[in-house]
Amino acid sequence: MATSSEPVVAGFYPDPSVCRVGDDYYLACSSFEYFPGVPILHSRDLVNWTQLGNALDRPSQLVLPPGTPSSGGVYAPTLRHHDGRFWLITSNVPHGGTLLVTAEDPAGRWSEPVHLPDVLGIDPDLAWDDDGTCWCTVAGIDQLRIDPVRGTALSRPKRIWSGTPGAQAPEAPHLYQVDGTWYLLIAEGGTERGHGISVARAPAPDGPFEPCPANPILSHRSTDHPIQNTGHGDLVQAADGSWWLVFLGVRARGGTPGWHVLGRETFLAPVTWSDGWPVVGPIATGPRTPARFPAPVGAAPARDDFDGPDLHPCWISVRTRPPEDVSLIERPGWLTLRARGGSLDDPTVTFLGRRQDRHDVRVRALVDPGAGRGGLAVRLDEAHHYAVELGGGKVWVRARIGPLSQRIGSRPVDGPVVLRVETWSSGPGMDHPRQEPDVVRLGYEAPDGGFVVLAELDGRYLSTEVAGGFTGRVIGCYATVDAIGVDWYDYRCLGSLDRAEVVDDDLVDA
Ligand code: 6LW
Repeated sequence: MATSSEPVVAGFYPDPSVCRVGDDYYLACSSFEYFPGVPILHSRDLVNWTQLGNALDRPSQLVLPPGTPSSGGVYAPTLRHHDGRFWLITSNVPHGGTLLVTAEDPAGRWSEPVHLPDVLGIDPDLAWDDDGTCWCTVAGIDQLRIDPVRGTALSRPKRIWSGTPGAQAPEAPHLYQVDGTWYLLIAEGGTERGHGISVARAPAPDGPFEPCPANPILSHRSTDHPIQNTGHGDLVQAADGSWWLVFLGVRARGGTPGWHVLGRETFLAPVTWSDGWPVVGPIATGPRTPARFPAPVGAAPARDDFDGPDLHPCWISVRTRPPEDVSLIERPGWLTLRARGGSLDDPTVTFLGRRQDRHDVRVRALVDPGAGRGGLAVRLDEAHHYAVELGGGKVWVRARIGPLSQRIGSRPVDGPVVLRVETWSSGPGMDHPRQEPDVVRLGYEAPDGGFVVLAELDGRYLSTEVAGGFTGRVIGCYATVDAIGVDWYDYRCLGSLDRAEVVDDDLVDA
């Protein structure tokens, strides 16, 4: 089984939780304010993952009201297979609390949620002991026994460990029984540069826990490793007996203090055992060439013509996706987006996008504004987004960076137009690509296919270090007035394209 210095699941797929059934591995991640919630992925080798669906894909399971802040919503899940079923527990913050769903097939359909009002705290974990007792452990690190079918508590919460003395935010607990010993894996140090993973062990699921003398067993803090913020992980034993850790990390770039734009991604490292403790091996490093990039997550099609009856599970919306506002039926062969919120600043905006999973991408969409208005956006949250917008016979760029909201450029256009966004982080002229901010170019295609660039903007403003929060960039289409049609959406990695192909275009200064 190979390891890679690239994420195994690229883009905003954080807080991975993994389980194995036979030769198949399944992974679940956080989804925050996006709907549907909790992506579920499948792999045969822990390296190549396909998105099967989303566990919380209907409003009866997940409601994210407009008051749900960006980076609120669905926090870290735990995915386990027990007694012939898949069990997934997570939290909806601040509305809804802890909830649990089950499925026979991880591709769905997942059950209606069981709510657990007595499980207070994020990052709930599930573990069953030999007697069949279910132990639920949450950030803190606190633990109680629960009835996972009824959602009731069978004991009061008890603090079982606080992590390394002095380290902030003991969280992300996962409890395992290995050869008769109970291991408690946690994240600590905060999900930023100080992040790490520590472990403790005990003779019983509720302790007493003895910390590993080598803690943290994983952290890239104070290193110049290209993958930073490593932490929040889950262990899995492969069918061949080897052990592996999935964990989150970020591809940080730039000088002090650095920034990342793709969110927290899922990485993989080998694990060996020494003196009864897990030892995390290095993430292999290698050349960052396009050929080494794994296939796009979930083999999501590079181009979606919106001809099928259903949306691919890679598509996500902001907080909710009512079928009357996001429709493949209203105009067959087109995606129809009907406006709710009046701009991307609005928490109720109608938006359908994909996680940006490479630094250098070209996204194009053929948009028919009809009598409406809408466009193609690179979104981090309500207060941080760049978009090329169309309506009323004009096309323009809008940039929102915190309190600054600026309309840039404006050109007359007729009828449906191909809108285009490109993000460039490397290439000729960028001698030290990791030190450069990426550049976001927004515009539209002239009838001859040439890229008319309306604005070229600094990508750092759409980074987590500027915007804050737990998510990453999502690139998608949106409507702000009436309804718009999207005939197709095309998402490509730019790694193999020649930058010169676009630098000669008609550039209008921002
Ligand atoms: C999550 C916590 C964390 O609940 O960040 O990195 C929080 N770890 O465990 C949000 O993802």
